[in-house]
Amino acid sequence: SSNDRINALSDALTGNLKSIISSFDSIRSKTSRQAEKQEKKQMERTLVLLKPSTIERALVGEIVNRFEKKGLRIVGMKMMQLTDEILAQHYAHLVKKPFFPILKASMMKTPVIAMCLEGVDAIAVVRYITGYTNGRKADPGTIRGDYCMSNQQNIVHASDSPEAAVEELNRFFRPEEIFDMGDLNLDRLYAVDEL
Ligand code: IDP
Ligand code: MG
Repeated sequence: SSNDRINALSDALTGNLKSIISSFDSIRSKTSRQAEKQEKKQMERTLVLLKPSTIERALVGEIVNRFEKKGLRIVGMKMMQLTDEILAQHYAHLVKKPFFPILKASMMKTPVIAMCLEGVDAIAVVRYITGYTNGRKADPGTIRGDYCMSNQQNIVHASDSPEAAVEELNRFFRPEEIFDMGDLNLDRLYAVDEL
């Protein structure tokens, strides 16, 4: 009868609707799970160089102290003399700039201290506490804001992205110069769900 056909049609439509809704639900829960995963912060390593401006002004202790007190773990640290070659790589994005020769000379004036710092989200955290490139414009409370007046002699270098951190750590450290600290201090530095 026509009633039966209407009922059958309506059942089919309801079924379709239910399956559409359930596939929406499954997409929604998948994307929210993905979002949660992405929000979970990563244990990262980043490169910091204490520039000759830090060495010359006898600020090594103060600057190391800043990073240490923040809770970044020092997992590699050494003094080294930079060369033309390593600076051409390290500052590849600046070699064509008119100030490059002066920058290079200032980076070779004394040895530098290279540090590998480790922590959850360490790359962004270190950039944040390093502050804006030009010390005259950097916020007070940041290292550059607190310790320098220069755009060029700005106390520290810090890797600016995960890709740069990997590349720069490889450039300045041999693998055996970076140490695995295991879970040393992690329970003091982070909540259990942050690791
Ligand atoms: P960053 O160190 O904040 O990442 P970059 O633009 O990558 O800044 O430049 C690398 C370094 O080159 C700076 O830290 C600074 O020492 C120097 N530098 C950058 N721009 C200038 C400039 O306009 N004049 C002089 N030196 C500069
Ligand atoms: Mg940079």
